[in-house]
Amino acid sequence: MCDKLPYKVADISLAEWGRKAIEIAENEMPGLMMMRKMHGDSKPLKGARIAGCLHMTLQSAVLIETLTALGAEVQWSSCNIFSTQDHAAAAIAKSGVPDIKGISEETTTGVHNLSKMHKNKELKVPSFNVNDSVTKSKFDNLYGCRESLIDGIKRATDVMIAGKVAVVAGYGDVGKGCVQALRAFGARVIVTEIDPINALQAAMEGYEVTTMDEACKEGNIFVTTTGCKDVIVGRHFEEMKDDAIVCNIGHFDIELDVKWLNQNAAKKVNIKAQVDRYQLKNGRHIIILAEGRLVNLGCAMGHPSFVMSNSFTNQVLAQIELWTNPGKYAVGIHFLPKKLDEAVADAHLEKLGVKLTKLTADQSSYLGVSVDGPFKPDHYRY
Ligand code: NAD
Ligand code: 9W1
Repeated sequence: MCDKLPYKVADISLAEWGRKAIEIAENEMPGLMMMRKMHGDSKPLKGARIAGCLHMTLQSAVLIETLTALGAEVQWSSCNIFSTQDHAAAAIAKSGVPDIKGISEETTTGVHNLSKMHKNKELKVPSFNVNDSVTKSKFDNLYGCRESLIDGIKRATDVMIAGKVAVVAGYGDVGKGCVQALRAFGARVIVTEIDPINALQAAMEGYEVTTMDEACKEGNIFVTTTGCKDVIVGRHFEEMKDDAIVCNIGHFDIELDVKWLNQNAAKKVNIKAQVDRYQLKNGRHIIILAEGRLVNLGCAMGHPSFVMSNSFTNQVLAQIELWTNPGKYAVGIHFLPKKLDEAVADAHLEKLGVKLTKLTADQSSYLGVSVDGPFKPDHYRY
């Protein structure tokens, strides 16, 4: 029956170290631990076989053991920086095995692929878009990057941030987090934007907003967060100050034109892993982090456990919803109900010592919402 290895890992002797680290991660993942406490006895996932495909990190380990504690039988496959998970999820979904009750998808790209499949009538099962839960996206984009941007820059360069001019391209959730972290360290921050609403938000926070063609001459540290291509290109590098540090925390490797540097620089010196110093023909230097890929993954450790706890508690609730309510959700892609998004947030409050105010019956009827939510309408923007 078992014709494959129960596991395939690089070095099983690391298990003891891993176990100690998982224990610390557990204490930083209160949402998942709350799920174990609430559902550990009733085991709502009993009988469910869950195939996960996500980075095999300490945080994923806590997720796996939570799903197991809730009764599920879990199989996991890792995925690398090139993100193979989307093909895998798609392949499993497309195979249309009768056995599959549903899918919960973590990533933007994965949700995009599921939508394409659904359009082509290839999706056979109900699916949950976990990516667009508020408690997933705010943590992944805003709070996660706010923690790990500076970590990546500092591990790579040890540069002093106070007093420097930092240029952040894009003022969406990732951009807002990066800008806030850089300012907190004492940098003077300049923002670039294409969207008038985001540009106005940056201006209202007191940031100079201008174009990259202008800002490239001013900056000491450049960070792209746009999800867009060709944000910093050759003509910008040529105008930069000596030893400008340039990195990307937005989309994969398309935001910086590192190819231009490789083709046009007079010299390229590798300083250490993930840090390259180019000398341009004008004599000035540019320091590129993580080869233009995501600096918080290449030069730091990705998101902290607490961030992943929010994402992964959405995953657990989505799996319970799919498994315990067969037939409730049509084939297609569903958002997690607002109430469950609130439940994820709620599961993280106690650990933070947050005391929540309860509506009185009178207040709730005045507002026209139930005393235990959902409190905000589906389209509410946080
Ligand atoms: P978002 O849409 O909220 O923000 C992107 C902003 O960039 C928008 O305001 C947009 O108007 C602006 N923009 C687009 N093109 C631009 C250009 N050419 N110049 C200047 N501004 C431009 O998206 P987000 O949630 O902030 O995510 C941004 C990117 O970061 C996405 O690609 C996302 O996948 C990625 N991301 C990375 C991590 C990570 O850990 N590194 C985590 C979450 C998201
Ligand atoms: N995900 N546990 C790199 C991570 C690649 C990665 C990627 C994370 C986590 C953004 C998820 C040290 C962990 C994962 C560590 C690492 C992601 C892509 C996590 C941050 C997102 C494309 N996207 N993430 N921890 N690799 O931190 O699962 O480098």
